Amino acid sequence: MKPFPLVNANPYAWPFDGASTPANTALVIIDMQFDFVGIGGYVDRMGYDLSAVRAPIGPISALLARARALGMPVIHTREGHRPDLSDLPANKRWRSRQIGRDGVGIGDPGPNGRILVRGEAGWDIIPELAPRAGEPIIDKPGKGSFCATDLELLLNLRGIRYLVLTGVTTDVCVHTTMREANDRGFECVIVSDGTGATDRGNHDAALKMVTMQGGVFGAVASSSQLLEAWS
Ligand code: C5J
Repeated sequence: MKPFPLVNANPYAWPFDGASTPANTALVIIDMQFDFVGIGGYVDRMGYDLSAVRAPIGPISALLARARALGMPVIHTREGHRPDLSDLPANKRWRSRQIGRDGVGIGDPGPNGRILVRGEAGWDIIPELAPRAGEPIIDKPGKGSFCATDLELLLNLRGIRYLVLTGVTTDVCVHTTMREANDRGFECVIVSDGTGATDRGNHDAALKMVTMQGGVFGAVASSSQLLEAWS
């Protein structure tokens, strides 16, 4: 299969070996769940400005449409816990209750069901980016998408070596996933306008970190730079 042209990314033209194709490259959409980007969801209840985490919806939609048209693999993730909370570390739950108006945290009831609990309304992916049949959804209890999931097996079985990372939040789940993937030998690019954080400074810093040391975790590109390569 003919490789895509190189993406005009920072700090290098991505990918390093020019061998990304529609078959071996996955669009990864991380945690675009109501609890992270919806009104009344977890991030909203913590008191953060939702506009920054909702900003990537448009750019991700454009990449998703193009990836689907090209027949590229698309992988969605959801952060969440079992209804009995047996996979929720006590420190994660405790910390999540320290911020916000009402001391409500992960596992506690809210207007959209129990926060970040599997099967609840708030935990699901927003309708704008709803997965289609055949697109795997990785349910993860942690911030990284590789920890306690079958993501690596799935990527290896499909021969996927290149990951285009989008979603929320840039500095937490997207960054953790990028670091995990990079250490496993995957060649990653993070999408600057296809990611969002609860704090603009953290978003910018997270992107800058990627560009250090010649691209310590991979590269950074905008959705339009990727779409140009995928046109
Ligand atoms: C956070 C995430 N920030 N998806 N989760 O708690 O980044």
